[in-house]
Amino acid sequence: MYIDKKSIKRDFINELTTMYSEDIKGASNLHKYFALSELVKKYSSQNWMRTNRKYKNTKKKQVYYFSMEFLIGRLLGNNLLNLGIKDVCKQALKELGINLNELEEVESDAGLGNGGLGRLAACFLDSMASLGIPGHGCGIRYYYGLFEQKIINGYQVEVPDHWLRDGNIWETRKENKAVKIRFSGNVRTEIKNNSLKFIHENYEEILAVPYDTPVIGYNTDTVNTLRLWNAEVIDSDFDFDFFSKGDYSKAVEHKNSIESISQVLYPDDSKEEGKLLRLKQQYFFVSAGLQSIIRTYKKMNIPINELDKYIAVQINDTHPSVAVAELMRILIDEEEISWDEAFKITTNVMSYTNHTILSEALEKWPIYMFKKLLPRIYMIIEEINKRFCEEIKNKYPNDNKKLNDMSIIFNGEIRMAYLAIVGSHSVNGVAKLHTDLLKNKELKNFNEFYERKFNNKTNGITHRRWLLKANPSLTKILCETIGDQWIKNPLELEKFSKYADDLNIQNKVREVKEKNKISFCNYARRVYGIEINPYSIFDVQVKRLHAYKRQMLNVFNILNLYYKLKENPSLDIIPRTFFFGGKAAPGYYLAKQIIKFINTVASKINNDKDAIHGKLKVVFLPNYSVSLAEKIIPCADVSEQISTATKEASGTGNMKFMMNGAVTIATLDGANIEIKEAVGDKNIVIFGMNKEEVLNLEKNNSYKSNDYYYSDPRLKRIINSLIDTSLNVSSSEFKDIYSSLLEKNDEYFVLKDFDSYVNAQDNIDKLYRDKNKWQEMCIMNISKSGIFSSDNTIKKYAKDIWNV
Ligand code: 26Q
Repeated sequence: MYIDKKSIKRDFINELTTMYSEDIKGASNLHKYFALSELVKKYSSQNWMRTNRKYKNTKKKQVYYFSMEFLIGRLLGNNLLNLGIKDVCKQALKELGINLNELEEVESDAGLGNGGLGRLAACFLDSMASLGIPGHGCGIRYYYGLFEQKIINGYQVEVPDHWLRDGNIWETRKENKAVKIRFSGNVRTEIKNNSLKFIHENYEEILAVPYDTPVIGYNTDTVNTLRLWNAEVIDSDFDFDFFSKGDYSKAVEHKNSIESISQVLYPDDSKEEGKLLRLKQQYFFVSAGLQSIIRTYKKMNIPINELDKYIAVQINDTHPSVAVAELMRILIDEEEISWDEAFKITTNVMSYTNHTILSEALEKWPIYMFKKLLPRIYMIIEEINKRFCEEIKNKYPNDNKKLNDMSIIFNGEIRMAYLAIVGSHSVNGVAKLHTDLLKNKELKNFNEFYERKFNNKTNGITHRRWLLKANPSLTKILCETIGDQWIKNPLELEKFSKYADDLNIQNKVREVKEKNKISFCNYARRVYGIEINPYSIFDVQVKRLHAYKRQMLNVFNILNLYYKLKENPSLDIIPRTFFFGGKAAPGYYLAKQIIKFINTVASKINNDKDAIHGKLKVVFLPNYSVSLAEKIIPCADVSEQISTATKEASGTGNMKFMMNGAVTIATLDGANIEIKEAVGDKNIVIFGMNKEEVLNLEKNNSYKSNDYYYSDPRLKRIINSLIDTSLNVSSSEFKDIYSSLLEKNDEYFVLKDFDSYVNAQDNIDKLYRDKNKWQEMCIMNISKSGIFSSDNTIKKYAKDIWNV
């Protein structure tokens, strides 16, 4: 949109007056932030309305992205950028004596996600809006997002994330669009007009109220919707039912138990034993989302048997996979469509993305729990399974193993991934290697059964947030050098590769990184009270804490360097600062010990002034979040992507670093492989076992971690330091880490890949010494990052899966 500076100033002052009866002098930054955000909302409100109207009138097919998680981060800066008014707004505010950055910093992150999967959903929303694709998010409005992480005495301490405390300016409550959700009760059958009807009775009914947030596309009039559902008591229940019986506290208890459904995001990003509340959350938002979609289409007089021409639903991992059965329920019980037709519509509508191969992460629900909470849905799943099993028996007569291996219901549990596969027309993995493993290993049976369902969609990231917003200085250089067409078409970043050996451009890219590093050092001094050398190599590993992501491997290399420096203080290495950041699931003890270990190593090294000579520093950044990611990623020289091959489905942090000109040190895992293909072997540092080697070791059980401990004195010393108090903590502090490596045989092959990793790190040190070569690598990484824009990914979903 176009708006001039003068109008912004006027509108902003008006807003401040209307909202708070305050002038610029008197208003707090929080109020200024709200006033500006309100203004941004107003500027986009016409387009939001028009987009909705257009979608309705043209009856264009709509995509609904169903996800338990949307890791949005902050919106003000992003919305200003996408509206194309960030610069003018910055100027206008400056003239009013206000610093836009300071206002942006007041906003709390919408941290409604754990990590990669939630952030991917947010990047996809941005891309769909920016490409003008009618695509909307459907999820839960958690009252508490992912916990805030504090580090106290080196330990992670979880604090509730009260992100709504000051109010959320971006959302609009739509109480008139609320729907009712039914839990528990029983199902009775009845013959009506010669057909069998299912009547759900004695259920508990709760209210789902939507809160809508505009998703503003970049440089377009499209404004899509993120609809998040809030669980509430149906008013009449609260007022009359319990209350009138004179039991006030029971009434309040009842209300609380219902509201608890949208109270908190589960802070686990892999597995957890089947928790009833989580199942309630899943059915709650899925049912609400589907009901509201169907209501819309019925109002538009679209024949229900043509639903699949008008909508597509993407299921983000198994979490919303109950959608398959819920849509069947609506079509059969409410719309009175035959089973066969309903199933055809359902599979045409649904598609499923798998984000993990770790088998313990594939969701399963115990039948007894599921049946009690969702009796009718369970019946439908049973029927889907019965028919599916018939098909298996037809295709593989007398193959009981096949039947058991593929059955949706097995051994007292419902396998949600299998339900999602059977009920969808598309199943995709999130990187080539990952899809390969799904097709040929983890879901091999299903791939053979459904020849064409499986496909790959390598993840992506929105270059608008992760380059334009996070790194305006680099953006400027790119625009000065290759024009600004790459912003609309990120593949054109490729043009920048022409300048890889241009000394002038190399210098500019180096200066930008240096500038970013210096401002991060200032931030670190201000916020954490720590000193960081901006001229050291910034080596960054930020991601969730997990054994398979191997933060331990990183720390082991650091300790190795440290011991080498102790022995030889004049050892010639480029000063390096190792950054870590990431949260551990509160119940994942090993991951929490690793955090304590990193902090223990940090304090040992950082306090050892004499031997280190400023060559080594370790920093754990607390509370890694989207907004912190935007600060640290543009400063990174080295991107750590060191998971055990085959374990990281894709990774998306790897793409963000690359786009900001970091060099990746990586295993051949997830999308690292595709990054390597894009930048070429010269511009990435690869180490460690590949997929075949890992799979072989796993298969023939031949790995013995103890052999490495005994044969490599470096490892012996490092591992001993876990239990010998040389790091100044008690000998039992890290006993779980110790035992995971030696007694439990090092499931993720940290010891096995250690030597190769140390050499790779040594190689990084050498490469960095050749300033020009290093910059060339950085430029190549930036220029090849366009294929990892989520715009590309979304175009493929749109064409291959959604048909929009
Ligand atoms: C499941 C059951 C119970 C409790 C929690 C969960 C749960 C919650 C979140 C399971 C998994 C998640 C999140 C997984 C995730 O973020 N996966 C990542 O997805 C990214 C986007 O595709 C990939 O890039 C990463 O490789 C993958 O780890």
